[in-house]
Amino acid sequence: MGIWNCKFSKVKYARVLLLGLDFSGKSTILYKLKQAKDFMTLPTIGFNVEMIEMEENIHLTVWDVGGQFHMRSFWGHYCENTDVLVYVVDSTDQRHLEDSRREFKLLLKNEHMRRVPVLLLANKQDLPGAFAAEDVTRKFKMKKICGDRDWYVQPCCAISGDGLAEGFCKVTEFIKSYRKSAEATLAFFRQNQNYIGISRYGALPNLPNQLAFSLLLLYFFLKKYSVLQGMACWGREGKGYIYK
Ligand SMILES: Nc1nc2c(ncn2[C@@H]2O[C@H](COP(=O)(O)OP(=O)(O)OP(=O)(O)O)[C@@H](O)[C@H]2O)c(=O)[nH]1
Ligand SMILES: [Mg+2]
Repeated sequence: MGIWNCKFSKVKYARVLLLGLDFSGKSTILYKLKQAKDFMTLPTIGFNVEMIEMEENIHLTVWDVGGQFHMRSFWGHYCENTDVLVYVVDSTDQRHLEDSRREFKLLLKNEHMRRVPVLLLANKQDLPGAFAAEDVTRKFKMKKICGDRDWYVQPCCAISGDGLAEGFCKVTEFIKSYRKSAEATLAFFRQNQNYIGISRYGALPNLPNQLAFSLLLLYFFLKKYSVLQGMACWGREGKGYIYK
């Protein structure tokens, strides 16, 4: 994942992949988030990419890749280093819902998408006959196919922007919780580096290891010249230092 790519800056960058079938509303969502005025979307050939600043110095690089049939075979090329997947569904398009689910399921099988958290946006809630978020959750079998990762389903309307703030709030939550677990792993290794014998200067042995090594050398030296044997006698007989 690519959250930690700026070591000395407080700003953290995360990569968000925005996918879904054509006409589901991905580009409308992207430019609504970007707060672009008077934008008009055309079917995306290739991709759009925008940087969106979220709270607490989290910057998202959002990749919106075209969803037309011939474009879907390229989705796999955009998966590497993805921190969160946002998958958009046209909740009114009953005819293609199964296609959308199939593509989604295939996407989750990509090796780079393992454990990547998912936000599913049930878009176009303003239109009559739109499936509710619960229906989309059930039809997508989310509990089953996303059982190995964090996921959330958010109803939204890209035109008015309703539900987008809540949805992307969840995205930052996912990023923060990933950051916490990454911090915990780092802390674990820092804590245990003394035991695994690696100092922070790389291959140099650390202080406790040097001490243990010196004691071992001393032991062999004393043993070689029978000093220890003599000391043992001294302990046993209680009469001063004698060699046998
Ligand atoms: N009523 C309504 N229309 C929407 C909504 N979101 C998007 N649309 C419309 O749906 C159409 C397709 O939107 P796009 O954002 O271009 O869809 P896309 O997913 O980017 O499509 P591709 O680039 O071809 O993959 C446009 O006419 C949008 O105005 C919504 O929430 N409600
Ligand atoms: Mg588009």
